[in-house]
Amino acid sequence: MKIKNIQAREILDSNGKPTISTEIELLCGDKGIAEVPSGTSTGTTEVLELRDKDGLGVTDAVNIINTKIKDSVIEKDFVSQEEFDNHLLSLDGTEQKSTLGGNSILSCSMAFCRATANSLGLELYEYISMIYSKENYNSQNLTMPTPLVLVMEGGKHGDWATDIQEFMIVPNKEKFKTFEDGFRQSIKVFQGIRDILKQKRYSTNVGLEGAFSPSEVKSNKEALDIILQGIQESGYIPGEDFNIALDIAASEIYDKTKSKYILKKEKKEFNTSNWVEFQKELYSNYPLISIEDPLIEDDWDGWGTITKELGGKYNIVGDDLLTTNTQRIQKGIDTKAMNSVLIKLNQIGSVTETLNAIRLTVDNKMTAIISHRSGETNDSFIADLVVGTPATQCKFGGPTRGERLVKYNRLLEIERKLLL
Ligand code: 2PG
Ligand code: MG
Repeated sequence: MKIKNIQAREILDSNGKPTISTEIELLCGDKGIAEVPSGTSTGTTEVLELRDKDGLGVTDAVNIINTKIKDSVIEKDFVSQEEFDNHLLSLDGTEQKSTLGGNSILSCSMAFCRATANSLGLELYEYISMIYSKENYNSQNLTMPTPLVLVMEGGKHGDWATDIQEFMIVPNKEKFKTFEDGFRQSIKVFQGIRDILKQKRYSTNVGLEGAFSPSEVKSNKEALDIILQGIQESGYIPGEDFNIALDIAASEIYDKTKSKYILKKEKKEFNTSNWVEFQKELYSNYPLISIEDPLIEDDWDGWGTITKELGGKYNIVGDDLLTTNTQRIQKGIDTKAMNSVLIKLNQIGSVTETLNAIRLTVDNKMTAIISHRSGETNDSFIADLVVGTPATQCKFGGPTRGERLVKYNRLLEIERKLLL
C-alpha cells in the first residue's frame, strides 16, 4: 500500500470545537477520510490531544500531518495497518504521543485503514475483522452489538442536571433478536421518557450526547424512576425486556481537596466507603446490569473491592481507569479491578493499539464496549469497529443529533447487509 498523498484540515466537532479531518490517497487511487472525536470528561492518562496555544484550534496538529507526517509516509510502501501505525508511533517517539499529538496520529491511522479497505474492495468492518483476526476475512467473525442507548444525561455532558453522567437502557438480546429490533424498541422507550418529562413540565432539551438532561430533576434516583416508568409505559418489563446501564464518571464528582465524592444535586458528601455503600443501596432497587467508572481513576484498591463485591452481578466498566491502554488494562486484569473495558480510539490514538486493547480484553473473558466521545464527528468508524471485532456492546449516545445517529444508522445498514 503506497501512499500518494495525505491532506489534513481543520473541521468542527459536535461541540463546535475544532478537530481534524484527514484524507489519505493511495497510489492505486483509492482514498480514505477520517475525522477524530474529542472527550469532555477525559481520563488523565489519555494520550495528548494536541491543541494550538489558544487551547482550542488544531492548526498545529493539521500542519504536523501536512508536513512532518506527510514527508515521512509519501511513496513509502506499508504492508499492513500495524506497520503504518508503528511507523507513526516511532516518528512520535513518546508514550503520550506528545510530539505529533494523539489526534494527528489517529486521524492518519483511521484514514489509512479506510483507504486500505477501499483498495481491497472490502467494507470497513470486513477489513477490520481481517486485521483483528490476522487471518483471511471470515463472515463468521462478525457480530452485531447490543447497544447501550443513552436516555438521560447529566454531569459535564448535561449541565449537571444529575450528578451521574449517563443513564442508558439496554435491550435484552434474548427478547430482541436483531440489532434493528432492539434499537427500534429502545427508541420507543426514549419517546416514552419524553412524554413523561412533558407531563411533569420538565425540559426535554438534550445534552452533548443527544439524551434528555432536565435540570428540574431533583435527584439521581428520580432520573432512574423516570426511566423505569418510561420502560413500563412503553409496554415493556424492566429487568426482562430492558435493563439499565450507568456511567457514574466518578472522577468528575470527586473533590480532591476534601477527598470526598460530592452529589451536588442531593447536597450529599461521602468518603469512599460511604460512597460505595450509597451506590450499592441505590443500584439494588433498579434492574441494573452495567456500571462504568463507579470510583475515581487512580483508586485501584477501591476498584478491586467494588469488583469483588459487585462484579458477579454487574459489568464493572473501566473507562477513565484504563483509557484503552494495554498496560493499564493488564494491571486491571492482574488486580481484578474490573470485569469490562470501555474502548475509545482517541484515548490511545491508533487503530492497531485499539485492536490490541480489545484483544487483551476479550482474551481475558471480559466485555469490551466500543464508545463514542462527547465531542463527536460524522465519522461512523466505530460502528464498523464494533462489528469487525469481538466487542459485544456499543455506547453511541442518545437517538438524536446527527453525529450519534450516523453511527446507529451505519449499524442498521451493516445488519441489513449481513442479513442479505
Ligand atoms: C465517557 C465519554 C463518552 P467523554 O465518559 O464515557 O460518553 O465521555 O467523551 O466526555 O469522555
Ligand atoms: Mg465514561
